[in-house]
Amino acid sequence: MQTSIILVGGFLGAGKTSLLFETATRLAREGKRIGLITNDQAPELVDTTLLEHAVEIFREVSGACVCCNFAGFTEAIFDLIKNHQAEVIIAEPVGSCTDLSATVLQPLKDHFGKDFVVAPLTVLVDPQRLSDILDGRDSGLHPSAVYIIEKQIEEADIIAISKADLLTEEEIQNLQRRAEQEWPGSEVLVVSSKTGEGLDQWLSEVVSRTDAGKNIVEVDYDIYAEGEAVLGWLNTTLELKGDSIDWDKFAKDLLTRLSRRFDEADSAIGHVKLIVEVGSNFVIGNLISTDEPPTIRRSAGVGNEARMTLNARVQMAPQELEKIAFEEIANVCGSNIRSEVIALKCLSPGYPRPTYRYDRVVTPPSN
Ligand SMILES: Nc1nc2c(ncn2[C@@H]2O[C@H](COP(=O)(O)OP(=O)(O)OP(=O)(O)O)[C@@H](O)[C@H]2O)c(=O)[nH]1
Ligand SMILES: [Mg+2]
Repeated sequence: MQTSIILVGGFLGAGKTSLLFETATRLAREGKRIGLITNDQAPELVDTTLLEHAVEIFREVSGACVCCNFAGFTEAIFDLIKNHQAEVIIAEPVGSCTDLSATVLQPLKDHFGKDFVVAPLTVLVDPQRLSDILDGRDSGLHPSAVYIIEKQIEEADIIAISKADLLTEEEIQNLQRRAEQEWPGSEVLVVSSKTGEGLDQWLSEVVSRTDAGKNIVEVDYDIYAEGEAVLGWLNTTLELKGDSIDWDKFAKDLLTRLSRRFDEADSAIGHVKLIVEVGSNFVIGNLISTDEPPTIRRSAGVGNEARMTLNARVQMAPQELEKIAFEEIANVCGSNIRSEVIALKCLSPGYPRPTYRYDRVVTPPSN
């Protein structure tokens, strides 16, 4: 049987990594060989660190998005198939990426349609953001960032409304109906990685359907580039040392402080996430808005040494983001915790220049 390549797109914080984690865990339990691919503008990813706790077959494509580093992406796919016998591969492109149907799905089908099956493009959408888009609100984001979200949804084969557990049955049905009316060329599903709702249906659809990349949309690359460039992007990893430190509290305090600072600066958050690891234990924290408190999951417990990776995508200049992040790390560490920076990248994404861009829908050889 041919390997399926499943792309799960969607804006920052939409729930992509959570879906990958939950799906990978389920498939691995069934004895399936599942490979995951993460992707970012820079290395040192919270998502990679987290997902490596879920599966063994894994590749990170960093330094550019998969559309601009198509060769890196396909090399990762072939490594997982040939060297690790992956039967299903799920890839998470960068959350600020769009135009994936034209720049990734069509060239994959055209060049490698005989080697693997390209699954329909799934785009996850946070219900609050979806509701804002449908009502013409901007969620505090720059208009060009909102444009990216709109394009992501428009090109989806499957729009998956995420985090269904946060809404009532009636609210979710209403949102689903409105999305179906707005984007009649896409199927609209509802999922929750937290409860597992809708995951089996989503998975059976993506591995059985072969109509991948039905929708190629017009994208104004100047607006797309601006939407990415308004975001500061920080990836850093630190070694932390102290005596009997409560690392879960550390993670929560840091995210709470960062949220306050971004709120004071009136800067919308794309996604701020961190993972603190103590041996095989870890705590993960996420912040997707200054209006909501950070979420903290799992536990790193109490200990003397930890390793923290912090990824922040915030609507502000990267220099300002770096300054705020390290001021708050210093504040939370105080005199009790010594910190050493192991890796640091701070940037704003460059102009997207995809390796390929197709303006026609490719029919794969298996059709
Ligand atoms: N309640 C609830 N929260 C969820 C669900 N899925 C994801 N989240 C939360 O949403 C936040 C973002 O989730 P991620 O999976 O990291 O989102 P992402 O799309 O991978 O984000 P980026 O990699 O930054 O683009 C985290 O706080 C998750 O815990 C869900 O099904 N229910
Ligand atoms: Mg992610």
